[in-house]
Amino acid sequence: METGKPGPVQVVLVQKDQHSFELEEKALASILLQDHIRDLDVVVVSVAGAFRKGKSFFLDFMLRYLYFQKEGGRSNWLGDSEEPLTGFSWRGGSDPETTGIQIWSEVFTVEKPGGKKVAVVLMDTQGAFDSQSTVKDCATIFALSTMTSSVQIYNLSQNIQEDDLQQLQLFTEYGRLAMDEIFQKPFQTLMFLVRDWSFPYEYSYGLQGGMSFLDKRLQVKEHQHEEIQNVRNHIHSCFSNVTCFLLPHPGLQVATSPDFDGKLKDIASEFKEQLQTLIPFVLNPANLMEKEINGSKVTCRGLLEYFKAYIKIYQGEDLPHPKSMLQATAEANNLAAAASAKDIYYNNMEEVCGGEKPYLSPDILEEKHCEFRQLALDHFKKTKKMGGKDFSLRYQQELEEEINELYENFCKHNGSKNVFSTFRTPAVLFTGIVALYIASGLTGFVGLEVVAQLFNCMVGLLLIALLTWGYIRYSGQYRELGGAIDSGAAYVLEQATSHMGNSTQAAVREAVVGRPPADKKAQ
Ligand SMILES: Nc1nc2c(ncn2[C@@H]2O[C@H](COP(=O)(O)OP(=O)(O)OP(=O)(O)O)[C@@H](O)[C@H]2O)c(=O)[nH]1
Ligand SMILES: [Mg+2]
Repeated sequence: METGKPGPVQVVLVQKDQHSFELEEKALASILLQDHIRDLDVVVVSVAGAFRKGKSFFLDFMLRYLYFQKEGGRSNWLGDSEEPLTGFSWRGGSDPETTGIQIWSEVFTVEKPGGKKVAVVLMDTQGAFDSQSTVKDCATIFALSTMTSSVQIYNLSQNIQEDDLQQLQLFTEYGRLAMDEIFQKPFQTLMFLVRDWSFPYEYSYGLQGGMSFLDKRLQVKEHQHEEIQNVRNHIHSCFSNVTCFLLPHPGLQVATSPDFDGKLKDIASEFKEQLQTLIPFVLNPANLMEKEINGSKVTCRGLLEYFKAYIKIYQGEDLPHPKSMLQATAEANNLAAAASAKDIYYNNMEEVCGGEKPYLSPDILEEKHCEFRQLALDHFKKTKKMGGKDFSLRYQQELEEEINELYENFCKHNGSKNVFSTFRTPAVLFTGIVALYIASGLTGFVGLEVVAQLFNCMVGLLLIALLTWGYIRYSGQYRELGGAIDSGAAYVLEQATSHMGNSTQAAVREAVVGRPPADKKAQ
């Protein structure tokens, strides 16, 4: 590439089907690590915005200007009227052209007014809101280009609409989220470039008209709705310098002709006139701000490292996923409805068997659970929610699971209030001790000394277990050991009661001979 003709280089590759991003590290390194520029502070001029709005076309005029400056000479940088426009790939038609992020392979060196040399990189980006990209894909491209550029040109068509500002807010917030430790405004220059401006009688073409138009659009007034104020404050808090330029329509030939190849003769003179103000203004060495991150200037070599770090963040799963407005709203609706339904269930159950309430029979508890669960589900179902039935079914299932979990906790809590369950372990241990003691006495009496000794040992062990259990309950220490003693006692009790239950059943069966066994529970 260093030897061949300069051209656009893909630096961020997008797999549209898989919605994944990859950094073409080698290609980026071969541009940014060229000997003559790698240690120069870098200025990155990027153009971003919706697809099919003439972004690449505009960048190609910037290229013309930079090559003209580099070569010196000709009187008019706009060039020959018969010369087709080349550079970043642009074309007519309704389908998207640019994908991912591309930068021009040639990095220009420009001398700033103080004599300092800076490296100028031009960046073209994939148009947002095409039919294959999700909100997250568009936000990622926009955020990456904003984070790595020092001049972000937000390319808009005809006007600055509120939804343009909202998208900008969402995308820049997505960028800000990925940058840790931001002490100042995270981004530098933002230029609203309004294409096909049709109201020059209200605000004249160019920078001056643009600035007064922008002032009006970004004004924050006290009586405005909070949502409208927030968008404006957010933009001001993200960029240290915000400008606006109103560009006229380039003429029907440019907009509608399939044979138009960028020749100046086919472009409206108004448009060309304004280009001659706009491009020298954007690329004026005095206006070219070096890329700064956290207050320190970034060199070309540094930019490569930032690219690597930022792409990793967007490839990871740490960041929240920006969603479409409807999806985000529908999720919020459903979550809120589920939360208030859960509250209904919880508060009602608390009334019945909460902290201070006495022990309740498990049957009644289950009955109440079913009643309040239905109440909560009915509340969830009748709350108006966006997103449709199928969408809310997922949240309803989650709600049901959460209610079941709550019920389990209520059951445990209720069970712990049962006096018998509190004394179950010591009662079992004590019964065991008494039984073993009697057994030891009896076996000793009939002369089975060894067996009697064995029973005595077991009595000793159970006594130790009882004392340990008492100490654990009193001190709250060694709770695992306490739990083990409890479950041991529970096991013994369960075995004993099931044996007792079986033998009772057998006795009943024997008593009622001839009749089929009754279908009764053991207890
Ligand atoms: N109406 C209008 N059309 C323009 C303007 N500038 C360029 N075009 C036309 O818009 C079409 C798209 O130009 P591109 O530069 O490829 O647009 P893009 O925004 O880069 O498109 P993607 O790469 O797909 O996002 C071409 O037919 C251009 O001739 C303009 O200012 N106004
Ligand atoms: Mg393009």
